Amino acid sequence: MLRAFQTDDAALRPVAEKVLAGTRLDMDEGRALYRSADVLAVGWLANHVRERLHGNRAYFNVNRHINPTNVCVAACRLCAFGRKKDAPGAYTMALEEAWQAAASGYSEAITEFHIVGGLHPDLPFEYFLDLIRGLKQRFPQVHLKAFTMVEIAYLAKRAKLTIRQTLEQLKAAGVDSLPGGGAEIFADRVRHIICDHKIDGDQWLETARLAHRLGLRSNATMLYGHVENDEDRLDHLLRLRALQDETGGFQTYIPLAFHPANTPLQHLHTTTGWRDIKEVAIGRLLLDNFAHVKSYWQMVSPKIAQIALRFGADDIDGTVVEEKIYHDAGATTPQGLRRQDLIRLIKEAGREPIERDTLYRPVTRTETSFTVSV
Ligand code: V47
Repeated sequence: MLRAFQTDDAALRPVAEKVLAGTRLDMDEGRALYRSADVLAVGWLANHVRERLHGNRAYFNVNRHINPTNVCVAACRLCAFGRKKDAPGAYTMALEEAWQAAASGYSEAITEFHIVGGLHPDLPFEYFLDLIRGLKQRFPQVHLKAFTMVEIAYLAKRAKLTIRQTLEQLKAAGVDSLPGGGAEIFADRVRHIICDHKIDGDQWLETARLAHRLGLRSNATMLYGHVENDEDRLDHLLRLRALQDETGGFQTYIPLAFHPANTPLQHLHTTTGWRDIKEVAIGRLLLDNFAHVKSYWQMVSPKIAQIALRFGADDIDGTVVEEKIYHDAGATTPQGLRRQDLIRLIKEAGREPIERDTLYRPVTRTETSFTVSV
């Protein structure tokens, strides 16, 4: 097998031996991956792991994003979405509006609502509980993947509850799992520059730990392509891996490409295709205890997400329908894709498209109905 692996980068050979033997990579081997210019060799190794785990399968889902408010107290320099309460463009959906947003574009039989928003200084915790209860009542079969660790910590502070109590109440109201946002880069040096007022890396990890202990699965993200360096990314990935060893509660790792337009960091460059592909591959190689690695097509474009299916990714996310966070930051991707567009992207890459629900159970559809295998 090692003979099929080719590289002119001598530093990758010992890494390849470990990957092919199924042995965990350490920090130094992570450094070798980041330093290597041989993206094909790094990608070959990541693809090897991806195929060992998932064969030819590539996952997508039929989902809809709902962003109930863009009002946010945090003022993160990485963000173009958040607004102060009275600023032009600030919005907060009434509960009826949010439920209506969920219902619009429902024709493709959505299996997941992905719900995230700003840190609103006035909305009471009851608003979020009612939002979730109302969605569960109206769409009982839809999985509610709602609120990042950052939102959870803020809701807890405002409601004067512990993180655990907050998570328990949201779970009782109908939250089924948590998305992976808000992780950014855990290193304090970077956080002070890009998202100074957010919870720190340890608090993000502790909130995820508590969620997992309560039986709520979550995803994990890493925002790259701004002021971070290789060491910061390695530190981030290894801290995620350590928590996953402890809880096993993460489902999917999603590297997110920074979009600088309309943010206070707009002087920075956008990421390149080389960097986007390499981040997927390195995530797949270092996070040996994560079942899935997603190349989120909205972030990196459908074209890059498709290629990533041969560089470590086994998932390209879903239909989304209406995306706001990256489009406010200048993304030129479509707001949503249709189910058949996702299938075409996957098939053309020579992979077998598997529609999944949020928990990666296959969804079978007929002309008029769909079922989830349990
Ligand atoms: O946490 C904000 C990022 C995240 C910008 O769990 C930006 O399945 C780039 O986490 N440029 C939210 N990124 C999105 C997110 C997510 C998306 C899709 C699927 C899942 C999942 C999670 O978006 C934020 C932040 O890291 N973000 N602003 C920006 N200007």
